[in-house]
Amino acid sequence: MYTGGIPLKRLSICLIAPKFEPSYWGREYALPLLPGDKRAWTMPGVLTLLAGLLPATHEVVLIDESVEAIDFEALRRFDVIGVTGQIVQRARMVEILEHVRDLPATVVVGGPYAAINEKFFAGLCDVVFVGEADQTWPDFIEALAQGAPVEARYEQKEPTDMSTLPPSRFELLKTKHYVSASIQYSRGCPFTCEFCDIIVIFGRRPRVKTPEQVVAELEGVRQAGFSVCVVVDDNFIGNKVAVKKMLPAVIKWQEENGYPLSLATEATLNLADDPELMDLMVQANFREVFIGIESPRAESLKETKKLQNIRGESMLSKLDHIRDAGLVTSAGFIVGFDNDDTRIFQEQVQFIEAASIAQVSVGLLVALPKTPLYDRLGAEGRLTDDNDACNFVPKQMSREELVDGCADALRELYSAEAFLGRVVRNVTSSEGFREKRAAMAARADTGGSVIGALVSSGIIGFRLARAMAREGMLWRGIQMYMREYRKQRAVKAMSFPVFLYLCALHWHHYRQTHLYARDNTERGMNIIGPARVEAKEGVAKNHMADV
Ligand code: B12
Ligand code: SF4
Repeated sequence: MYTGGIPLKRLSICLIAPKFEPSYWGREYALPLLPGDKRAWTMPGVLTLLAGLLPATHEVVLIDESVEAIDFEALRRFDVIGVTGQIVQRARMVEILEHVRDLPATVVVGGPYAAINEKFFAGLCDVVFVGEADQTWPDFIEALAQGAPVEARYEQKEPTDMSTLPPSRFELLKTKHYVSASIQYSRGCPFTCEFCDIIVIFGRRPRVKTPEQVVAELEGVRQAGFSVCVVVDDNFIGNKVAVKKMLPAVIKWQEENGYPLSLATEATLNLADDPELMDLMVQANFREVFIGIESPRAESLKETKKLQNIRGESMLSKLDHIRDAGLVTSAGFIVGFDNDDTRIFQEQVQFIEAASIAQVSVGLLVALPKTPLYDRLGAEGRLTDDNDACNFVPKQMSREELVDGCADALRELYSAEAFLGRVVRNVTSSEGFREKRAAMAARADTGGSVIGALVSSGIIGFRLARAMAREGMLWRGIQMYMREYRKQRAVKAMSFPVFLYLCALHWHHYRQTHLYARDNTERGMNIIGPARVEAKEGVAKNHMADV
């Protein structure tokens, strides 16, 4: 923060989050079916935080390309242009950086990909921020504003003390275009998964915000008009003692305000061992938790050091405990471990069906730079840069078998019958879940009217029919969904409006995995993206070879 006596120049700063390719996470094909004008599922919390870290004297403009196109001409007026991005966004980051590098602005880059592969951005920007930047970013802006010299590379010496972070500036984003807000409570994770870069970037000692900070952020989210918020932690329960102390403040805030926010987060499977923690989460209005299960195969979990998933009870029992507590589980799975052979795909499908987890992301193992996996595969001579989907040589199958096996598994998992069947089993098979959900529904002041729900359903139904017609499958689609509706009506699992909403979600996964499967294998389904980026002047050419 600025403390000196020299007058600061007022800087105009533009921060850009590049668009994502369609993926499981983005639910891009469901968005246009929802009422309103939704263009992205989750808000890019990094932009609102980076804005919040700066003194109000500066002008900050945020552009989320998932929501609005970038007008490159209009960027001429800015003193600083910052671009963030994770690995899947890197090709688009390069395109944006090439567009802006001849503008008068100082061009800076940061984010999860710069944290693990800074040399990728050599020649593409003036300044790179490696890893956390909560101190270095405002210091850099202060230096620029004073006309003092700045560095070409910043890396914080100390991890950020989360309790010092300012509130995010949600008001700078076009909030009406998002389904869900995001806040971050903690950074870091105590576990040791071999493929994970979180512990490389953020460390193994989880650092947390204070209860007061969390409540203030939730209040900001509520005031920005959201009813859903994701706590985008790597592992929300990384420090169980701290989270148990924090949750009562959220519970009090929710009670006092009529439960305005439904919450979701990511956590590890050992959540199931802690009934007290699950109960606190449900009281705080957490509805959904994403869990990295990765594999039903114990050998693969051992290999990747995801030991928390094989300790104690079976994974299926643990998932039952989480469901019984009232939480819906979504989950991530990985194929391509050394212990995986071609039977793994069916094992994954069977496990997911048995666990009745409706929304699952199944992806290929990726060797991210700086991770122990990357070092091991490098030492074994198994890293490659010649394949769009897979950046290493698998042990027990070819890369084609791996990519195709994954695509087939996804197709099976996202037929309407399979997806809606898992949803129905999830909501009907647990007495505990039903009771908890009834209590949650009774306490929430949704403010919604029957007419409002009918109008929303009408919009979803109409837009879904239109989307199916565009794909030339209106009649087939109606039959597909009506067949499932009759099944769920027989067990009275859900109302018609809820069913229609689930159809919209399913349509996304169906389109992604069935109608455009080949295309998606090349783009969004895996996290590698195009193996090479053809840069105009060759600067970024072959940068993908670094991964
Ligand atoms: C929320 C989230 C998402 C959201 C993003 C929503 C959005 N609109 O941004 C969604 C759900 C879409 C998502 C999807 C995926 N994600 Co994600 N996601 C996260 C998560 C949990 C939090 C991101 C966040 O908001 N962090 C909070 C901000 C404040 O932290 P930060 O981004 O690190 O920013 C700090 C610094 O990096 C720096 N900084 C960042 N940008 C910039 C820019 C400038 C100019 C400056 C100066 C500084 C700076 O300053 C910040 C403050 O210190 C992270 C994990 C994590 N801890 O970051 C994973 C993470 C980013 N995701 C990851 C992955 C792999 C994915 C998927 C590919 C998963 C998959 N297997 O499918 C998909 C992408 C799917 C696709 N579309 O193809 C990886 C990225 C790996 C990498 N190093 O690039 C991460 C790190 C988690 C992990 N290791 O698995 N994700
Ligand atoms: S549990 Fe998740 S965040 Fe923690 S080390 Fe493993 S993959 Fe990374």
